[in-house]
Amino acid sequence: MSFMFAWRPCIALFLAGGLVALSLSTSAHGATCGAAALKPMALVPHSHAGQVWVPGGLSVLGSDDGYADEGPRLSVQVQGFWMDRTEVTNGQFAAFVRATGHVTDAELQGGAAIFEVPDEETLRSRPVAWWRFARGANWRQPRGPGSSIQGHETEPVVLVTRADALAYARWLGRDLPTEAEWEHAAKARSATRRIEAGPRDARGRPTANYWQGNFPLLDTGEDGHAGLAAVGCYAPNALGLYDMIGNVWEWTRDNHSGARQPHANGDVALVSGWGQAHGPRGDLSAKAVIKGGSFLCSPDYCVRYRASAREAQEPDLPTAHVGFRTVSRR
Ligand SMILES: [Ca+2]
Repeated sequence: MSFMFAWRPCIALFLAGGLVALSLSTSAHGATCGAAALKPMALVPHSHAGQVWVPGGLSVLGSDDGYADEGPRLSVQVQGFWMDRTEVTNGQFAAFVRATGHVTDAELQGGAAIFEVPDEETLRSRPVAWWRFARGANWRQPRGPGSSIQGHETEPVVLVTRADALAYARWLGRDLPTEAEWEHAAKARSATRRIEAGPRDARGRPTANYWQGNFPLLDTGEDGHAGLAAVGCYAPNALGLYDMIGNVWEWTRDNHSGARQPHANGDVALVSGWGQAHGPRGDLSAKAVIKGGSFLCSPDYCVRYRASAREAQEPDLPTAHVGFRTVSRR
């Protein structure tokens, strides 16, 4: 277990994480948040409950417009598969725990990494000052002892490791997506997005839950959510998949390989950073790929709210901005 993470530089990058859930009942666009979530009682092992079919085909992975670790572009053949329409919710994960007695890694480790807005003095005092190890934090009490998921049942479960996510998937006879499957589904045959100020529609309105404002000090919540959102608050992609971009990063089953690049030296015109390198160090082969970005990704820090973007995450590190969804290949 790698839990001496607290101030390790590597924590910086992937932990572009998340303030306490501030879930609104409706999105900025008026859609009913959480309505797309499958009811926990409808979860049936070895079924496709809550999933949509992702047709196979030739898929162009990566981007030449984003961070260096996203290129070069690569054409791969992806077989069709079923994928969860939404990120796995607290309510669904609770059903899994009730059925199996599963104890998460955060519970075994005694805590997890949570995001808090630092004051400016704290921000200057240490790297990634917006993350701290919170004793007692786990999926049941994601903001530490005294907090709860009551009223947040349709928000994505967080503070789960890749092993926790895999255990949930196995319970249903499913798996976690490969990086190629995840990206193929997120792109839905659309052209690769260029790196830009954020996911917005033609009228300039945010189309995903990410960070607007000065990271990590001020999240203006222009997109309707300062913190986690219930699943399905924003329009789905062409395949009917919600929140592939933003809200929470999502585990893949793949380990990371290839070149790496920290957030703060991407497109300097867009990513001003805080004058420090944010990126993983050491042996990347021990890290997992996460995809999609989170509510903590911001134009001035982490422009990774795009399907091509990827991040390296310690698979046994439970954090407040990483969740998952499952796939079925039969
Ligand atoms: Ca937001």
